[in-house]
Amino acid sequence: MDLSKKRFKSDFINGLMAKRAKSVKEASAWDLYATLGSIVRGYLSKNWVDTNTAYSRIGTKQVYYFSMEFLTGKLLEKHLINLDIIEVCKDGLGELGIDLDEILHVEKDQGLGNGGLGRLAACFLDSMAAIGIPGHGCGIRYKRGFFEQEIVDGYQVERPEKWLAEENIWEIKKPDKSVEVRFWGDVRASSKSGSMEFIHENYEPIIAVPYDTPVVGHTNSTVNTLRLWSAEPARKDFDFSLFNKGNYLKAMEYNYLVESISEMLYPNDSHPEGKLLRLKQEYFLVSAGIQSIVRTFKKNKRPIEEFDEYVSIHINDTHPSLAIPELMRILMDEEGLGWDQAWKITTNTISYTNHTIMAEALEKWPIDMFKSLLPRIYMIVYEINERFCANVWKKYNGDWDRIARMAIIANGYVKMAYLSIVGSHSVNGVARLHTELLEKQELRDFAQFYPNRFNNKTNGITHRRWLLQSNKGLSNLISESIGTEWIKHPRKLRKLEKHIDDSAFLDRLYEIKHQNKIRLANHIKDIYSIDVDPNSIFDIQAKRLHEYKRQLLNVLNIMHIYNKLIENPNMDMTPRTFIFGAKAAPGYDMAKNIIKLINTVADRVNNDIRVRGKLKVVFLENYRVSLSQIMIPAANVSEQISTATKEASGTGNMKFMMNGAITLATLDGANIEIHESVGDENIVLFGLEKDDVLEYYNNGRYIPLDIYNSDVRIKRVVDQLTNGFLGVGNEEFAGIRYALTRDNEPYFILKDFDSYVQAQKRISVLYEDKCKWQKMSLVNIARSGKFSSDETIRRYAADIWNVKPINR
Ligand code: GL9
Repeated sequence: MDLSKKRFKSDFINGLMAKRAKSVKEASAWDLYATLGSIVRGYLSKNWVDTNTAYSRIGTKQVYYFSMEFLTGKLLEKHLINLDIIEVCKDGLGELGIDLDEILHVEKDQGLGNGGLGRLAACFLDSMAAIGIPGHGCGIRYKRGFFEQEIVDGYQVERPEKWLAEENIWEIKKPDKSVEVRFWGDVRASSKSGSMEFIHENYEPIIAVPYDTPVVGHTNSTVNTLRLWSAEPARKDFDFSLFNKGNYLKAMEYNYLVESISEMLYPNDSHPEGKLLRLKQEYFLVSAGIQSIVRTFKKNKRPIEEFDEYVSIHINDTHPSLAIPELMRILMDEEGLGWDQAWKITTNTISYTNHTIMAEALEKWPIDMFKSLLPRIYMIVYEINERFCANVWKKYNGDWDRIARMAIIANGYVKMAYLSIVGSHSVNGVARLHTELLEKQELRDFAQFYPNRFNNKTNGITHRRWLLQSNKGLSNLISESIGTEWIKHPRKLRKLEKHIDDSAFLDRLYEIKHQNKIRLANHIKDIYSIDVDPNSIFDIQAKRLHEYKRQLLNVLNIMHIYNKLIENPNMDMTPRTFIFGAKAAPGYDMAKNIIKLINTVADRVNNDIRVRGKLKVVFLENYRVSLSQIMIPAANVSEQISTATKEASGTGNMKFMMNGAITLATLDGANIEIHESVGDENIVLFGLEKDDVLEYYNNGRYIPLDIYNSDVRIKRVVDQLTNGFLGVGNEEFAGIRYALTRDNEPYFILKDFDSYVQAQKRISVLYEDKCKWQKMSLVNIARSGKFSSDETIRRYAADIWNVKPINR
């Protein structure tokens, strides 16, 4: 947008006066932040209104991305960049004696997500707005997002996240757009003029109130919407005796129960908890979301039969899969359509992304719980299942086993992945290998039954946040060298390869990485008073803590290096700093033990003068989007070491690559596609591959103790877990020791140990050759454009949603 410095300064001073009744001198950092935020919101409002008006005037199809998680991080800087006013604001504030960076620092992360899945949703919103796709987010406004992690005596301690403690300047509450969501009660069938009617009675009503946050497109005047729903008690005059003999205490209890729905995000990663409250949250989201979409649709006076021509609803994993029966309910019970027509519209409208093949991550709900909480929805799911099983029977007459395997309702549970497949027109995996495993293994019956329904959409990341915003040094160098076209067309990054033999350019790349490492080193020094050497290799593993992601393999190698250094203090070694960031689900004991182990090893190593200058280990607490924006640009080595077949895609791998880190990887998830893009010479691979792992799972027997007994290095580090070496009680890590050495240990940590150690040695050798390393780094940056979420979203739009970008 056009904005002069003069106008900005006057807006700012007036805003500060009007909003906080303060002068610049008196204002706190928060005052300055809130003022700048509200001005920016004012600047973007016109485009926001205009975007919505245009969508309804053109009558275009709109996409609604339903997700229980949106991990958006901070928003102010992103808005300044996307409105193209960051320089003016920075200068203007500078003239008022205010440092923009200090203001940006005050903002809290909007952390309404666990990890990859939630961050993907945020990247997708950014890309949809950037390329002008009419696409909005639909989620829950959790009062407490993801917990804050503190490390106390090496252990993870969870603290409540206080992101809403101060006002949220980005959201706008829209009480007039509230809808009612109904739980519990009974369904009465009555026959009216020959057709059946289903009346939901004695239900408990809850009001869903939307809060809208703008999603600003990059310099294109599109502003889409992220709508987050908050639960409030129903109307004050609501007659409690309808569902209970109401009294004051009951009313209070009711209020408490209602508010609990949007109180907190379940902090589990790839592992459903199966609690009633979570089911309530899921239905709350889809019922509110779909009612509001139907209402908007009907404003345009189009017949409901055309709904699927104007609306696409995407469900991010199965968490919002009740969208299927809920849309059926509205189309039949409220709009009066028959089953077949409602079904056609529903399946045409809905599409589903699967994010993991791990069996324990697949959601299922006990029938009793489901049926009591959502009686009408249960009836519809029951009918969907009946009809589906009848169709399977038609195709595979007599194949009872198959029907038992595929039934949506079976063995006392409702299976949400199956409901999602049956009720949508597209099912996609998130990387090529992942989709292949879904089709050939986990969901094979369904892929055979619906041969055209399955497809792959490899994940992506928004290069605007992960490069333009968080690595300014590198972005400036790129723009200086190949122009700014890459910002709109990230594939143009490829042009950087013309510098592959340009040593001056490679030196500048090195220098930028070095500056980013200094920035991270300063952060570490400030918070933990630990000195890390920016000249050492920064080797980073930052992601959720999970056994399959194998942070444990990383630590065992660190212990091994430490042992070698103690044995031979003069050992020639490129100094290394191993850096971790990881939150564990609060109920995941093994993951929490691994955090304690990392911190224990860190303590031991960092305080041993014999290895000083060679080895450091740092665990950064409270890993989150804003911290990752400091860590990722500083990485030399990106640890992507999951057990092959386990990581559906990964997206951190793409962020590190884009920032010039070399990936140390197993052939898993999207690592495979990264490898394909950069070639053997520009990535370091190790470990078992998919076929090896599957062979073990299906036919083999893996006995880690054999490895323990035959490899002295391994025996030594495993023994050190429980022999007092680490300065903690022998029991502290006994569980880890047991897990590593048990028969058929499913993550193959000891099995891959040697291969990993060798790969780490190759990394050291490569790093020694500075020129070679810089070339590898350059190729990684240059070929990362392929992994921009702009590309991913274009494919979703064309292949799944059938929507086109709008140029306004
Ligand atoms: C995940 C996968 O584990 C990742 O490999 C994948 O990149 C992301 C996004 O597709 O989805 N699936 C999943 O349940 N989580 C993922 O990160 N976990 C959460 O974030 C809840």
